[in-house]
Amino acid sequence: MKIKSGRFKIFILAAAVGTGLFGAFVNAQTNPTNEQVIQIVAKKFNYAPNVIMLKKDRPVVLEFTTLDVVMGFNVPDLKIRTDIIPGKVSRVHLVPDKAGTFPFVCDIFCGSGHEDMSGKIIVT
Ligand SMILES: [Cu+2]
Repeated sequence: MKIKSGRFKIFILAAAVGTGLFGAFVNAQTNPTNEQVIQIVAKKFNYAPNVIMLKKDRPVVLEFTTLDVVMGFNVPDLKIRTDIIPGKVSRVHLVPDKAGTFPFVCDIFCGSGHEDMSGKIIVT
């Protein structure tokens, strides 16, 4: 379609820009950082999932809950840790800036299987 009218071109341009801005506004209202959300459930004596796959440079929020007692989540190589408390959601925001495999452990004594509470974050 060939557009002859200059005004019509400006109208189309304005509509396109407006739609784009509105879309960005709506997106910002619903998810300001466009983070990926990963939910992790702790339970004596494991995490589900215990392997967390992330993409390098993609913002992510890890949301933790526990089904029983207080747990910890500690990723020494990424300098991340949080407590996981019954009845609450603990959140860790991060943007992985390097690829690799990063082990995590529970660092709060939570019972006889505490030493087995571990997993890994894999960033690709
Ligand atoms: Cu533990």
